[in-house]
Amino acid sequence: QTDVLTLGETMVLLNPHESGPLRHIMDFRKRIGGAESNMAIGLARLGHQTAWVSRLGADPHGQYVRDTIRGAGVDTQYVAFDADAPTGIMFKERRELGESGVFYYRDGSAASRMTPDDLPDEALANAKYLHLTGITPALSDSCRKLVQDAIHRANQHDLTVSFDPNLRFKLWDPAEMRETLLPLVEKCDIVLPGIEEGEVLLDTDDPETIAEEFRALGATEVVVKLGADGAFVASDSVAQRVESYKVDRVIDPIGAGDGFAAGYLSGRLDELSPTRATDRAAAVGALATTVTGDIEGLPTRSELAQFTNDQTDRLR
Ligand code: KDG
Repeated sequence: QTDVLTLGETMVLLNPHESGPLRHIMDFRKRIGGAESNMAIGLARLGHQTAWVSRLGADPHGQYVRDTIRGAGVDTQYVAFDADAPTGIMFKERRELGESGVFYYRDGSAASRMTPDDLPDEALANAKYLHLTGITPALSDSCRKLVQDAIHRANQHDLTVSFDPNLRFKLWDPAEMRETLLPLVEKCDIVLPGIEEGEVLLDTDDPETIAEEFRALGATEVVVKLGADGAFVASDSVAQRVESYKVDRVIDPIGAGDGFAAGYLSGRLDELSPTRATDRAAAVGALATTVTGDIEGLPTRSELAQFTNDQTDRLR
């Protein structure tokens, strides 16, 4: 039995040794980067059963990505290797001044060639939740079909479907995002947008209105991420703000949203209320920002307990 099934593209991530403009950076650490696998690894660290579906290049990078995810305790039995397309690669740029960013080398990647056939019915039939992000439908037409079909089949199998918009402006433009993602949200149960994503998709920067509008579209639980200001959670029984957790120093915010999703789904799997699950999400998201990689900061149960106990005074 799988608690959470997810699918998406994961790339080799080249993470700069130092911060500064990428053109001057000579040394990198090799890691993996992929929103959905980050989320699956976060859940696995917390003791949940997760499976990640994808396609990788039949190349050393694909092997490395698969081995890393499998080594973190995620079921990779549904991962395929494509002999005709490469594994994607991305570079992170960390800037002390100005915005940090990413550079992608993923056009035509193996993952971008996924189709609905990459997701076997058997994988869905054995799972409780399906988690998707707005990155996959931006990769190609066949990936868009995969996401639409996955949601449709997950609904037939009675899975709870969670969705993180994860808008990537380097992959598509806002009009296309709205046109593609809003109809998907109608068929999802849980939606986890960042405040800026709500603004792009719904044209309002009020967290309460964003939550209401996603719920009016069909989602039952919406958690709007507000960064250092915490999160706003809305369900049939609650509409409230939850405080953020403080960390000494934010090293890299990339990956925080994936940790947040892992914390939220972990809480709901443990039958915490949406508010308590949001609190766990905020804690895991905060810990993810304390390291340069996307997954190294994701906590085990005992690390999470230690971190949250240290900050009980901040709780209501
Ligand atoms: O959420 C972090 C991820 O965005 C990053 O590691 C890579 O999945 C990724 C993407 O497509 O941007």
